[in-house]
Amino acid sequence: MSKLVEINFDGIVGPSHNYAGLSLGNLAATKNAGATSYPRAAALQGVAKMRGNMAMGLAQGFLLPLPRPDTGWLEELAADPDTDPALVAGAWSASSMWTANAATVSPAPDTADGKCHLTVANLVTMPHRSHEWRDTLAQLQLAFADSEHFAVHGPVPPCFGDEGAANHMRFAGRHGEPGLEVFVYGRPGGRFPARQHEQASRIVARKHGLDPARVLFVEQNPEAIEAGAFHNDVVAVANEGVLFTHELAFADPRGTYDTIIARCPGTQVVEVPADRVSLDDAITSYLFNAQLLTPPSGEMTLVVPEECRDNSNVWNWLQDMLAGNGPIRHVNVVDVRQSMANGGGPACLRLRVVADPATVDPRFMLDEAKADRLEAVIVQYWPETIDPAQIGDAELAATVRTARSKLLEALGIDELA
Ligand code: SUG
Repeated sequence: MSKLVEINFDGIVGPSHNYAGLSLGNLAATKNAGATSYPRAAALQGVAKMRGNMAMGLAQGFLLPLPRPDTGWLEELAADPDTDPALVAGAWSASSMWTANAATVSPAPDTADGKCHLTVANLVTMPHRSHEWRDTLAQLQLAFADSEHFAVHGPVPPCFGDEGAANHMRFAGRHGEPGLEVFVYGRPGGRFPARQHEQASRIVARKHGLDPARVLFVEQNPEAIEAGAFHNDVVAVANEGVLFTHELAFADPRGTYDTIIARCPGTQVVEVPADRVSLDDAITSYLFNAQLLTPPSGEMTLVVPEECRDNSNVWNWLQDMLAGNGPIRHVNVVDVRQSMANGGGPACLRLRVVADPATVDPRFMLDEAKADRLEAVIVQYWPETIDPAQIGDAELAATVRTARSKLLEALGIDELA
């Protein structure tokens, strides 16, 4: 009997969470540039989401905030704080919270050597994200140190942008069975950057030893990128044998669905038509940046952000979907508004790893008692607010560093200190 299950590793929202407006093409982040952030509330919202998923009987892990501000990076860039405020903000960004961009993961049943492969994302397109990978890699090497079961790879070399699992979907009858891995890339040349390069996806697939017959490379619809879908997971999400997608997610929707169904027979496509939910509705509500989960009951559940309830087109569509006889049986609503205001929904906040939880370093796995511990540290040490004008402040930097070290201490993860 396979012990492989899907484990969601959520990023704990870091103490420097702020709205500096660094991500061109991410409309929420641009809109909220300059607003005051609430790092403590943000991190607590994240823990509450994890608790909700654990309550469904699902395995839950987490990844830690990276050391911020990243002064080593500023030194490498010879940045002058007076003239390079965007670089300073980049050094302070808490963007590693969106662990869907931490790595691409190919579970053991898909790979040639029967190990679960992870490639850390290089995130080269956005300066504030391009320096995440070193510390993320160190963390992945620790959490997935069991080399009998995991192979952790360094980043795809530049210039090919790789944004990790946000542009990767996997179809399988059950998580523990061999699957079809679908890599979605963007074609450059539009108004906004296409962050996932086709070559990066191909390199990851080769490094992971995937069987070419069970891999697909699909182009994202340029119209979706123009509308603000800077990652494919803003317009589509997959789980086991279900693809939940906006009609305008892919450059060739029909061809994409047909090939997925041909290669992974039995896959059901739940397509939301643009005349019910526009691309704009999808991007402001993050309907597709939902977690589509299979709890032990087997009743597939969509975990959507509150913003879906605020949008009547989206909410009405969800009610109609539930009333029908489709494969998605429940909708859970979560409050991740602090993350959403930077363009990160429930699905951005998690990295899916299909593995036996017993093979993961237990310090990265969550239970209720540890969630209590996380909350206590967050309440005591996370700043309540950050005004972007405070970025660069020495006292705040000290607060942010202390907060992270108290968290590491509480979890007994000294290696990353
Ligand atoms: O890369 N926001 C992130 C949001 C990432 C969402 N992830 C997925 N879709 N999987 C980004 O654009 C905002 C940071 C700022 O502007 O300060 C930011 O990086």
